[in-house]
Amino acid sequence: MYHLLKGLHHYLTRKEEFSVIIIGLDGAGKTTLLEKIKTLYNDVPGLTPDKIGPTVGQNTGKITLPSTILQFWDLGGQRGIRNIWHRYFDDCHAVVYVIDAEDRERLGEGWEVFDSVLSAPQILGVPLLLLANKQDSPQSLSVEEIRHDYEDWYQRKLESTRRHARYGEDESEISARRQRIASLDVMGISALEGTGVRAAVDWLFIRVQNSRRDTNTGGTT
Ligand SMILES: Nc1nc2c(ncn2[C@@H]2O[C@H](COP(=O)(O)OP(=O)(O)OP(=O)(O)O)[C@@H](O)[C@H]2O)c(=O)[nH]1
Ligand SMILES: [Mg+2]
Repeated sequence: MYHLLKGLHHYLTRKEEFSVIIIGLDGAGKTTLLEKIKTLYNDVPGLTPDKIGPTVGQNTGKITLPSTILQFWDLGGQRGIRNIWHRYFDDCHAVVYVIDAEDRERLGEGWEVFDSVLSAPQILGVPLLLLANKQDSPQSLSVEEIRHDYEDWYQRKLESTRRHARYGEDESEISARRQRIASLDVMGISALEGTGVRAAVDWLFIRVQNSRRDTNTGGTT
């Protein structure tokens, strides 16, 4: 009887764990975000911004939500280490792509890298959230401006591909990509001040739960 009750208690209180990867260019604010999430959700606060340096490799952090544990993997964004990101794609349940909305000069580079993430087959059905960081800065582009900037960038890329392609590109792939862009969620945050961070974590919580349910019923997100 004891074992039965213990088993039932374990079943009722068990928490499912989901992995979330945080990627984006170096300097976008990924580690600042991870540490702010730890501060907001854990008893032990995360590092303050003055203690954070460029990430060479990865940082991790875990938070506990109702019936759910979110395990975050913050991956270094410098050019030479971006090629390790794909190793995390197979096992992740959600992807957060952080863009520095203040750094207009590097937006193109940010979209180039984002575009290669979008085309990775391992994460096609995985919830993807685009975060326009540094909203505390008056120079930052707003969420709407960031979305338009990406759409414009993608349109220009398509036109240039069409001009240079010898055999024409795969229209079904383009239409799949357009759908993903149209349904892309973009949220504004300030990792430094914490604005919007809880809303982003709520989004992740809901989306990993829903995509798990869809997987169980054989559907897709
Ligand atoms: N104004 C402002 N600055 C921020 C914000 N988030 C991060 N920063 C600053 O941006 C710089 C880079 O932040 P990091 O968190 O180290 O960036 P990262 O994306 O982890 O960079 P890598 O580890 O090199 O990939 C630091 O000086 C941060 O203080 C923000 O919300 N607002
Ligand atoms: Mg970092």
